[in-house]
Amino acid sequence: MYSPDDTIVAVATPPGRGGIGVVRVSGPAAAAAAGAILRAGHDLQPRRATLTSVVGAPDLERALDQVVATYFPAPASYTGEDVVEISGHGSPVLLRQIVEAVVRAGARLAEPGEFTLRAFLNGRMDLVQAEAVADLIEAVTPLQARVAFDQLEGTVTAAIGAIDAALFDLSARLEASIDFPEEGYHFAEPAAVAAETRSLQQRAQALLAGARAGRLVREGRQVVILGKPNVGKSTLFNRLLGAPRAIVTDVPGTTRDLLTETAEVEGLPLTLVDTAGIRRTADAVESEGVARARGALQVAAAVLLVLDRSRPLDDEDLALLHETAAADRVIVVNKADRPPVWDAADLQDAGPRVTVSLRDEADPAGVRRALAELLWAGEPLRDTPTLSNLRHIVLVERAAAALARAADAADAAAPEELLLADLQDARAALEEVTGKRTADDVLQRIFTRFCIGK
Ligand SMILES: Nc1nc2c(ncn2[C@@H]2O[C@H](COP(=O)(O)OP(=O)(O)OP(=O)(O)O)[C@@H](O)[C@H]2O)c(=O)[nH]1
Ligand SMILES: [Mg+2]
Repeated sequence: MYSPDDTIVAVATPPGRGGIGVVRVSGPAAAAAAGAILRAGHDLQPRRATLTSVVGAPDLERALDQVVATYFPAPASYTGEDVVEISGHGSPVLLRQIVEAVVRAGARLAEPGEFTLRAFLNGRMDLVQAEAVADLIEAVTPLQARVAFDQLEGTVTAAIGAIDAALFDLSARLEASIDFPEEGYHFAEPAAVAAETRSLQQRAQALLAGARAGRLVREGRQVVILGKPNVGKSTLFNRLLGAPRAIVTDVPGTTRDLLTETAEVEGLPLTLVDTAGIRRTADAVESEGVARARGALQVAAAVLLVLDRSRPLDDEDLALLHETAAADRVIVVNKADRPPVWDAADLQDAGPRVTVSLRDEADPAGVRRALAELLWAGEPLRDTPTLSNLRHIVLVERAAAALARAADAADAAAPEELLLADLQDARAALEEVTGKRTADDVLQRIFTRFCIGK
């Protein structure tokens, strides 16, 4: 991985122009570098915003810009090192010049995620929190941001740390029993050990209880819109997006290809897929579209099946109802503004359905709600802590399984060595979540996901 001893520099604000742009410098030479390029560089007061100007090559006499500089001495900074933040005007040209000036003063360009990596290495945050920084920055819905911020605040860290600490304590007592056998079970009474292990397993299990909802919020889901030609699929797609993205006409077979867009539905980032109307057709282009629509069904988490209530249900509708019966689906009974020729009750036990006129309803709230309910599947987002990252979930599952084995072993009054091995397994998994024991390649994968300057 990158060398942690250099002083690094990067633009911390997004590329492009803006009111301000921030250059972040971190490392042992941060203050010296600031001293070299800021007129007030040597007089920066800790944690005080100082209005000054910045100079750069080739003319060290001439100021590049007026800036506000703030010095955060180690360890009370984002990275835990000496940090100087220089806020200039948000011009890419100017910010590049400032970065170059800092590089000439002894720093090197930061790699993606390197500031946060240092924060992690210096113990300013654990791995869960570092990953939450990336999630928070990437959040596209308020709910995603909330879950990420809770993790950044340390809710998951605390829950996992508490289980790990209890495991440490229990393991120490078991080890003492092994080392001092003449004391018998003085340090660890078998029944008490079994009960304690069981309770720790339950705590790990409780953490996992909200994980499905957490993942749904973090990752979103793909939802495919299916139906016969002309039933209003593209209209539904546009309504859910709030924008006329897909072509809508009264010609059956308008949509030929898959159209994919991301929409926020009840706080969830959903990838909506509009498809070609499914029917038997001799047209080569259209039949490819139909094949793709069927393919989309295979990978989607949920289906919106659109039916037209103003026309009789025919074999093709029934075939689609049958084909999607096993999928998580909401049936959208459309064109309610027209005289009905069948009744939604005819569908009997076909699952959740919403009757709607997509022509008249600009925002089909009923469809949104039914879809969200289907995806949450009765497991609303609980209060914190919520696991949302698959890496964490898999590891906590491993810990819970090891604890279950340990509890069974304790119930069977198995030797301490056996029990200890399972407890160690559980601890290793939990400590991999928080980064106490995480392989370098895993760290690399996590931090290279970040953008430069974070
Ligand atoms: N009266 C009425 N017409 C609607 C409604 N929803 C959609 N339409 C009309 O139905 C026609 C077909 O709508 P689309 O959204 O293009 O249907 P589609 O399912 O995407 O059709 P294909 O792409 O051809 O498979 C258009 O003329 C829409 O304006 C509705 O609720 N009521
Ligand atoms: Mg269409």
